[in-house]
Amino acid sequence: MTAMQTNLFELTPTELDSLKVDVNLLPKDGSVTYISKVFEPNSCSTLFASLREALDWQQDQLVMFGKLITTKREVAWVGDAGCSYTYSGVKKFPQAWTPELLHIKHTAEALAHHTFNSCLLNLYHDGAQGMGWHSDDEVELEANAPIASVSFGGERKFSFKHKFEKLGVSVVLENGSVLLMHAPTQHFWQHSLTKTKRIVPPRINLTFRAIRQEQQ
Ligand SMILES: O=C(O)CCC(=O)C(=O)O
Ligand SMILES: [Mn+2]
Repeated sequence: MTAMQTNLFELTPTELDSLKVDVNLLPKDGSVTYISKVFEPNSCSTLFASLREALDWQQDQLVMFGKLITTKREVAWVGDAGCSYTYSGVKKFPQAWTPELLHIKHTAEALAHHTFNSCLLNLYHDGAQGMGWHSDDEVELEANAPIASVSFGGERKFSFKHKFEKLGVSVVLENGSVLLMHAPTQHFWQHSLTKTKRIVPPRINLTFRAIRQEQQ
């Protein structure tokens, strides 16, 4: 057993399920479940440090108003071989899974009752870094698969707004929490990570995704 493993990693799928409160945060057109304290504070700190250290983090690039913007937020794309995706016209190839990431993935899979083959990680250094309104609806994603979002570090406000109606919902994503977004959430709702002027510690968010693999 390594220092990385904690009691929580040893919970069975049934025990993990018992952490789940089956309350849908959305009023309609999708299903979002929030589970706090899936990872206990000590293992959150260890995992945060090891993810920061072990992965190859890159500043994200995206096209905004026709211009190529380099964000201060850093990203890492991890997955099975064959799980590449195209983002702002750039094809990205995945980094390999680390043992810590596989532990986190197995926990996310047990909670979501679905397997994942890739993970997008975002590192927000402070409250001035966030993510604008979007849906996780890339063509590469397996239709109707859930997305599991795991958070480590400073807690941040995460909001949903309906694409066609005046409806909105927010939730604070705490250290060690998991947010599950089930179909058809991405079809009807956008989400964003709100910037804040408050002093907040750095945060790493992991979104586990099921990508349709390329034919080898
Ligand atoms: O940082 C977050 O909580 C959200 C990240 C996100 O929406 C994404 O990676 O698509
Ligand atoms: Mn997203």
